[in-house]
Amino acid sequence: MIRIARVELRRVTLPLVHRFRTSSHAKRSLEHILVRLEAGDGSVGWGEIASPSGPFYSAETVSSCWAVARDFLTPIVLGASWEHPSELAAATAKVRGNHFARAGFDVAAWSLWSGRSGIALSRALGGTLPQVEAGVSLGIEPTVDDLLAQVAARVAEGYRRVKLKIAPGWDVVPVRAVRDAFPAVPVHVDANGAYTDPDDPVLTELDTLGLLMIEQPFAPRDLVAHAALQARIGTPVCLDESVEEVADLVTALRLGAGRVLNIKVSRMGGLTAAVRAHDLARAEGMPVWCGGMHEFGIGRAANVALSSLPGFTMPSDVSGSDKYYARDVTTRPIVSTGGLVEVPATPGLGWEPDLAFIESQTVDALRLP
Ligand code: OSB
Ligand code: MG
Repeated sequence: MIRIARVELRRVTLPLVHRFRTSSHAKRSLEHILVRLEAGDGSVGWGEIASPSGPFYSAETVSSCWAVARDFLTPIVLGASWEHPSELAAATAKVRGNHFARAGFDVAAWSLWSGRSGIALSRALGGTLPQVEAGVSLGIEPTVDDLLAQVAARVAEGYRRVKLKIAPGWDVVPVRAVRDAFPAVPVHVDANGAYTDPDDPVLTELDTLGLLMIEQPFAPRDLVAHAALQARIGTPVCLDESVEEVADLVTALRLGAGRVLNIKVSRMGGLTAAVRAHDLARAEGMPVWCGGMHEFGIGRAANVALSSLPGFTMPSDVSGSDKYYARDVTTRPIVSTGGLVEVPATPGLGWEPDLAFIESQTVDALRLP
């Protein structure tokens, strides 16, 4: 039995090396919440709440995560006894929604449990791949030339796939420019729900560009629109925001709302649910990849572990730390070499928190008891 004796929450800020713009936000630095769980026997696990600052990707914000973590999740977790992380995930699932906040606790529980059991997190989750393929996600740039320069730099670094953010006014022209300049590079696009009409001629045109997939063209709840688009185009539709629960994936599969799934640890509420989504998608023959939320090293390590599961057959957004941060919160950065990230075989998360650096970047902290 593991009993959680101590919970620590920290709001930590890191400057971004390159501004990342989607249709709704552009940031120079990010603030995430690190969760440290300590068991009665002294074993420790870390997790990360990687919510964006504003409620534009999902309804959560850093401040809402902080409040929910402090007022509802910490009281559930503190003093809780469990034998497997899925039990703690079941307890915190009494809180509806708030997936990013719950994910931080779930990842901390998995880190603690795998470390204490002497096995690598990837192995604990059922991972089998020794290395995972990394792609990059590129935001909306000021000009097409800026975008082409970003693609050139990332392709030279060896990344296996390039994902381009699109929105009305920034779609066919930049995407065609990238396809023309880099015909051999696998490209996919992500709209973060910026379109409304399944018959939109822009989507018809994107369908002719040989893209790996079109990710989340419509609003999260509009699975019917995704199904209508998927029925008329050959390019696979990928779901991101639409799938927050395994039940959403069941609905999507029933409707034919997409042929690829982006599994995000944060969006699913943690590794426990992410593995379940992977298992269902795999049983249904649906390829998956791991999406990112600009995680710091702790959350990124969890993404690497998850991406080692056998259903992750497409490159994930597990770019090296240096794509985002000059210095990460782990003692070693996460490194992509030739578009591959090694999956650690050491017990637990596989990367250690850099405690002194974390302390220097902490803007608020809460320790209980
Ligand atoms: O839709 O994948 C998304 C970042 C913020 C909000 C939404 C998304 C993203 C990313 C980040 O694409 C990808 C990464 O972490 O590299
Ligand atoms: Mg997305």
